[in-house]
Amino acid sequence: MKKYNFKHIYVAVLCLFFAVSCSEDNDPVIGPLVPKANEAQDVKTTGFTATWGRVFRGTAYQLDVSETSDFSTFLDGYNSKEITSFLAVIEELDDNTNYYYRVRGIVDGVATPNSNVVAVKTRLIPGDDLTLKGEADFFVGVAVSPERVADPAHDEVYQREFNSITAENAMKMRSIFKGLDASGNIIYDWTESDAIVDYAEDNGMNLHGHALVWHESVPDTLANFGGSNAEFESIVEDYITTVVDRYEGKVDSWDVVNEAVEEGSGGLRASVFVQKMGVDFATKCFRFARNADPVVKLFYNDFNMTTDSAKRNAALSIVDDLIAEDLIDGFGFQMHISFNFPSKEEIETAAADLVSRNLLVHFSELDVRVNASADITEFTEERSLAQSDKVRDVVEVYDALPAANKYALSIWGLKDDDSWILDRFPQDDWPLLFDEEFEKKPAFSGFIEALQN
Ligand code: 9MR
Repeated sequence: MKKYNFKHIYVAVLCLFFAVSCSEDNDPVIGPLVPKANEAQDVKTTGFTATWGRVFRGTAYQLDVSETSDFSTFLDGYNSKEITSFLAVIEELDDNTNYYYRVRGIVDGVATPNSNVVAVKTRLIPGDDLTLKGEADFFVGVAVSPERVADPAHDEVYQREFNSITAENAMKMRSIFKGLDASGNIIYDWTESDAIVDYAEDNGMNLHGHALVWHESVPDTLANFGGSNAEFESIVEDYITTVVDRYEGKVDSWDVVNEAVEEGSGGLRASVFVQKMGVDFATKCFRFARNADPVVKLFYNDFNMTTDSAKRNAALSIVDDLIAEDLIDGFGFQMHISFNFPSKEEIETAAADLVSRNLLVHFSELDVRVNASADITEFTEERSLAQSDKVRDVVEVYDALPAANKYALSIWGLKDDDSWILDRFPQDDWPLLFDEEFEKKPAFSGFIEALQN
């Protein structure tokens, strides 16, 4: 008979120690002594995939699934359900419901202790009783056009889901400012902007005005201006004063200056406004607006605010000057984002910069691209669910802001085929909360789910 000496015992103890110490990270050779249950995958409205890691010398697994975290009851068929792989697709569940699972490994015919417990909530199938505005304690907005507010199908959903609107284009300078007459006075066209203002008024909706000054909406007369800088500035003052004054008491808030900061560099954009009015053009524009209507809320609005911190800091430095003169009420983060960025933490961090300044926070212009890299040709379920997750992140961050900082979360269009993204980029995309048939997408559910947690 073979004798075991001290050296054998030492090696055995070492092996055991190694096996135990590897239990956390699923070493492919030794492996842990208790399986680790991993986060659920493919979470849908009526099912999910439970996953776990292999256990050392495990030949099979026992899976428990319950609606209660203490496993006092089990889902039919999921009390020690034996499975030989590392996942189980669980179906025919209720929507919007919490489930819990844990596993044990079978080693030499004996079950290991329980793994950790994983919680998972199935996604929501929104009924007609759940609306965006009904679930939120802030304004939920949508970008509209005069044509769409006049379309009964759009109108029905606007009224059902939203309590705030923004003119996608109708209140921009190029839509209103049609040139100068022979005496040098601005020729105004109020047709489109009035249609939006009337719609908000008729339906008791909050109206966010967009945008008084934007380098991409400059009337030809100003883009090619031949007069003096003082004349240019006085035309801009006249324009801002006239527009703000006309809609006093009807427009609740204005984007006074839109996108003043250049990408990446953190410097001011070399717009015609900077060239003619100087680097403090934003302050001047806010002053004109404040003088015209001391009550209306004034916002600065820009994009990439959550991903480009150099740009955000440059915008914040403009805003700090405005705060010093009490000329600004809020800041709009345009949320033209993608299913895979920015992260929830990035959004939180960026929003905290506004909260610490006591500004109203507007998450303006939300759309979530799913095909920015042009890697899909149809809207896959996987992308749709990832988009829903991202919408949920955005809304959760917004909802968690202090009540005093919440203003509105506005979506940049109603249904996928309304979106500017389809005009701007060659590939297909599906960036909004409703599909082409006005049906609610999982992205819609993500919005509601965020408000229910
Ligand atoms: O969605 C708008 C699109 O219909 C217009 O053609 C474009 C130019 O006026 O502006 C789009 O909206 C922009 C918004 O006014 C400011 N932030 C970026 C938006 C998307 O380009």
